[in-house]
Amino acid sequence: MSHPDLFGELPPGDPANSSALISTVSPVHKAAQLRGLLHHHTHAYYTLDAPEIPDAEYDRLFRELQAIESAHPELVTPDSPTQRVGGKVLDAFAAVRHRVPMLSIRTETDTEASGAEAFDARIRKELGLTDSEPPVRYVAELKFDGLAMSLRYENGVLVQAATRGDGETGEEVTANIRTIGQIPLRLPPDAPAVLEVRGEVYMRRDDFEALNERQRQRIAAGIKGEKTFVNPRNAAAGAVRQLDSGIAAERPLSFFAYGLGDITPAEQGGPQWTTHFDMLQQLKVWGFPVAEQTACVQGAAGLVAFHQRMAAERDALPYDIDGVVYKVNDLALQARLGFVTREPRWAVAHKYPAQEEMTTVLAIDVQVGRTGKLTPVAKLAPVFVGGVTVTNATLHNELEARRKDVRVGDTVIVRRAGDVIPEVVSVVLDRRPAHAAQFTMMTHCPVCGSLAEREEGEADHRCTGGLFCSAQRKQAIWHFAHRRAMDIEGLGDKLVDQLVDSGQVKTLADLYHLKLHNLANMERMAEKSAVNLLEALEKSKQTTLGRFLFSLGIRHVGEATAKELARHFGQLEAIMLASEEALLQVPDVGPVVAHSIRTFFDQPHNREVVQALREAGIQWPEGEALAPTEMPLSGITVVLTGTLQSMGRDEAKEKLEALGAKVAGSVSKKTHYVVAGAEAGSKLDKAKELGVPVLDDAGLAVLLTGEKP
Ligand code: D41
Repeated sequence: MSHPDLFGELPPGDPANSSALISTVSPVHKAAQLRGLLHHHTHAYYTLDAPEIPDAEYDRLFRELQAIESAHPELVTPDSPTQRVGGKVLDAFAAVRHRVPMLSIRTETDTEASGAEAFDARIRKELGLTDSEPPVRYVAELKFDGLAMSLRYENGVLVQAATRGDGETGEEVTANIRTIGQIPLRLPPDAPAVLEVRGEVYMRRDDFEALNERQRQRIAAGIKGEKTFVNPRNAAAGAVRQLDSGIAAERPLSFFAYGLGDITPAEQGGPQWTTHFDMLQQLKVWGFPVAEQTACVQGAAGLVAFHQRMAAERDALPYDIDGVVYKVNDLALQARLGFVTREPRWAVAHKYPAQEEMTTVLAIDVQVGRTGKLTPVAKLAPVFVGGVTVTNATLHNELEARRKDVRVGDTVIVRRAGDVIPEVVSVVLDRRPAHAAQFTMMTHCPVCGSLAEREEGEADHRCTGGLFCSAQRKQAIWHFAHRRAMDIEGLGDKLVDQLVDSGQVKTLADLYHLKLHNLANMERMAEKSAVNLLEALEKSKQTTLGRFLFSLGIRHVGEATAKELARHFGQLEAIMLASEEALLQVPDVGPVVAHSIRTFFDQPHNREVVQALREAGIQWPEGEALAPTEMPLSGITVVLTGTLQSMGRDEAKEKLEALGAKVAGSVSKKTHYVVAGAEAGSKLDKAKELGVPVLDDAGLAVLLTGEKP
């Protein structure tokens, strides 16, 4: 791909010939040429997203330049790509007086749609617009959760980066900012002589996770003075304010541009933009990252729609935003509106409800799961976060609870993003009450008192009580009744609790011996519902081997594995008698699953339960042991995401599986297709990232004919 030489100096030429060419010229020329090449490739990589040479080749050119510069330090220029790696250690940051103050932005406190309407109404009033006049045009932007930064370019070269500070005076952090690959060190020749670009320095969530993982390893290795960061914003702030730019260079930062400071005036040859949007477009052309979501919208309705659209997209973004920003698009109107006390009248930040809040830990309970897993759960003082009131947050297991070191009485930061279950992000150690004790897992099950054990190499403690433990029994029954298991409608959680607590149901088979009078005694059980439940129980007796196997709740045997087992063996007896080796022949069954199945059927009481259920009348069409036949979609893995138009996800799953496809829950390199409906989120992003083909409803329809689209 050819690309105009944006960067002055010498043309980049053909990278393949570059070394031969370079070796014949003086160090001054060599350095200049290498800088030109490296700028060219940085632009191709970060701005155009179209690298032209492999990373290793870039590194080679880079080292060549480094070698010349270390032999001839006088050749180092402020825009040299070698200045991106940092190295200088400062005692303090120099103060920078902003030539054009960095204003702040008014925050609309109303987080509802009405907040956007109020802003538009204010603008119209201040501009003296009547209802009959056309809607005002706005630019709607994301509100990145990072740090405001001003980048000063003189004659196309980045000469200074400064934090906002108090808006008048900030701190000079140029060396650290040069480490951000997305920020151009040099601009194309058509850029004005003076240009200050303002924007937000932030850290992507994946970069943040990786950084914290590295920090944890350093802490574990006993390196002093290392810590983990609470959130990407803090990590970004810490990196920007690093006195050692070598450390800053190891902390991956990103940047989005959203405004201007000082600039060569139009009458002195500076740009003649008339709208904010045009200005952003030009910044993009010059190589500054501008968020692709940035949109031109009209009137209050346009603002509200943007606010809603971004609220839905928010969790799928690779970085945190805390709201959106609206700006009057027309620069002449901006000038007319002016500002009050350092806040422009023409812009407003419209926030989303916070996804992180502080609360206190009232207790740490331990819950018993279906397979006996003991899960510590933090009971929280109710807190409104991410749009719901949260009172519980799982701590997963003892190791995790200890890693976060959550203690009763602690003040903690709770996060709830999207539909993800709430979690404790961190403890505010300054607020820990004296004598708060570290959490330890109990030695016995809190429900049945059986010994709690943790197997070698596992994180989870388990109650060893099995179906003797009423907590496990209850969940075994809920699972058995599940829509995708035996599908017993009307057998809800509360009723199962009562049936077990009253001793009427001790084993799964007891369900099928319930009579109207047993049910009539239950709380909130009308006769009609009791009759319906008995009918549902009766109906559930006609099932399939796959469903029956799944409903037994054998550890590691999910719905898909149960179906495979049924398909492979055809008959229950064959499965109950199968050796681990025989089980390993089933697609998807590995040693752990095979062992778990064998262990389950080796327990006499499990065999008794199966026997009792069959005697109660549960049956399925007996099948032949199938030689795994080739079905139209055998070997194809599909992931479903979002809301499909043509059918529900469960229905799509059933149909795909009937054709031999495997329907998986998460996207990986092994996924063949992702079927994405409306409001598809991170799975769709993942598919795009991995280059997995994405199908819509129409594509799904093709797939269901057995064709591979
Ligand atoms: O994304 C942001 N955090 C953001 C911040 C944004 N998209 N636009 C902004 N626009 C301005 C004005 C209207 C003053 C040019 C801002 C900020 N200011 C800002 N951020 C921190 C202080 C000011």
